[in-house]
Amino acid sequence: MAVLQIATQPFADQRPGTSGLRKKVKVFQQPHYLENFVQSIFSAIPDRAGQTLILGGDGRFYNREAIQTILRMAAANGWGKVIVGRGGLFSTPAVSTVIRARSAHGGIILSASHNAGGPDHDFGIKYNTANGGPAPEKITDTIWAASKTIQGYQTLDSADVDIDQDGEFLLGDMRVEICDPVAEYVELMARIFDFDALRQLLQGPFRMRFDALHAITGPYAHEIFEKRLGAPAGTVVNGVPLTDFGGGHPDPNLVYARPLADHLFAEDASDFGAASDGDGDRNMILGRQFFVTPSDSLAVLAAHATAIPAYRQGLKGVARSMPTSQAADVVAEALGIAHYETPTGWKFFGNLLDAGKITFCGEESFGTGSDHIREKDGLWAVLAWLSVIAHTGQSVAEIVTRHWQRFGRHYYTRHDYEALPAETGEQIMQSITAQLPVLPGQTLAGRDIIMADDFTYTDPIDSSVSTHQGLRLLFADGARLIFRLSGTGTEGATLRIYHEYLEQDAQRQQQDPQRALSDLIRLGRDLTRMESLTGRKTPTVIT
Ligand code: G16
Repeated sequence: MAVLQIATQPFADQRPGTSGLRKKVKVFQQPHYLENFVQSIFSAIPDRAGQTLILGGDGRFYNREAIQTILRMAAANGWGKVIVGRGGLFSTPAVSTVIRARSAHGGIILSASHNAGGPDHDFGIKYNTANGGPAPEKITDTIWAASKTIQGYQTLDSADVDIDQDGEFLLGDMRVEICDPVAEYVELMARIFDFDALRQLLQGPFRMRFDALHAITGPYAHEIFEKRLGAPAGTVVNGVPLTDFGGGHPDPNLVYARPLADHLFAEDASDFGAASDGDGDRNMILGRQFFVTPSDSLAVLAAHATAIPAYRQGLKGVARSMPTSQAADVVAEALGIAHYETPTGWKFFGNLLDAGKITFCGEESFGTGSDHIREKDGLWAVLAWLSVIAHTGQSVAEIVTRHWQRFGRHYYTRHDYEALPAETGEQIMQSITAQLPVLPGQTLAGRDIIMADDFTYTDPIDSSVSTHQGLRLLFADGARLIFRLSGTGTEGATLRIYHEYLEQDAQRQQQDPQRALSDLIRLGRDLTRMESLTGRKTPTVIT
């Protein structure tokens, strides 16, 4: 098999975003587009010769074609071995698990996460490093720089290989292993959690529903909940991964996982409901007639961590992304452990986890995880919640309301304005940025503003500095209003507005968050001049 050197030219738009490169499938299908980006990744890893790479994706449209392209290019670029999940499938947490378990040099994950899939929707590709986590900015910047000057890529003159049978074979000089994408991940979960206790819970009267949204977690959830833990067949719904996710958005929130939410709010609701996203790293947790915000979820799990065998010794510290509510900070202070505030993006937790500074971390964007891998982990979060339920014998609603009584309730809501014209998004951010210097000292929404800035993060481990990570207004009573442009959308700009305040009074902790936060919501809309600039009266998604 000959190595081919194919001439090419740079594409202007291959800058990796919050997690890799995400574009419409049609963009990826342009000649040389995927190849250019893959070559740019490989060029950013000069010590790849002879090393092992893990490869898989969430099964969305174009996954299988991309796997073949990447295998040929990996062989031509000197990799020693590529381990591929059978059928080209791997969840993001499973890739992180296998990178670490096999001491691989890195991994490539094919996914556009929670974005819709199919020929008219999204595809994506991201690179994870040897610690199992998303490539840090210094590597993604190198990839981007390489993509701007690329003149050619190397590939192998070879036919497609069979990725549907477990086994090993040679592709050129490179070994390829096709493996079960589920097994190593499930073994890790069995080491972290008390499967006997969970089996007792799930084989009793307790009822749960897990909605895999026709995305990657179906096979993992079937194996864990129904086979290993003995939950009744039918506990996992929409468990077969489909290339277009059955036409839905594989996004576990109240809008896109509506049927699950409807079930949990119905008369005959299960006791517990959960969903995960396209690539299996996000989670949504529901109780009977109860929605747990991701920020509360992190705080509750931190408060109950010792209920889980792997964390019985307690936590080293916790971290949350800046727009995530401060609920976890309050728990950390009560536990006497450190807490950190990072920019949005799981990659920012990597150094803290590697340095042993934190055990749990989470984000408002439905991401929760621990130091067991270097990605957020949807099924881990579900198992963690089941562990807390089994340990306390309480319902989800009881666990959370007792948490609020003890620590206070951080009312929280995020409003998303999706697919704005890109210039409008920039214009809104610039106009708020211009007002930042004059906001402190003003009283708005009935509260005194004590600080207003554009969040800058200095990594406590390597001192790298990340600027422009979101505009924040901090109020004297601890409330916050935050504005940020999404780094994961593929259509125009998505503006996110995050609203939060702490209610200590237990008598006032049962309000509807939209109502409790209405003055901050109004202020956010006013400062963006949303209606006059865009004509939009309401957000696209409220969580
Ligand atoms: C990705 C990152 C998350 C981050 C999210 C933010 O999530 O992995 O760590 O919180 O993006 O998204 P946005 O920039 O749109 O607010 P995922 O699940 O899409 O990979």
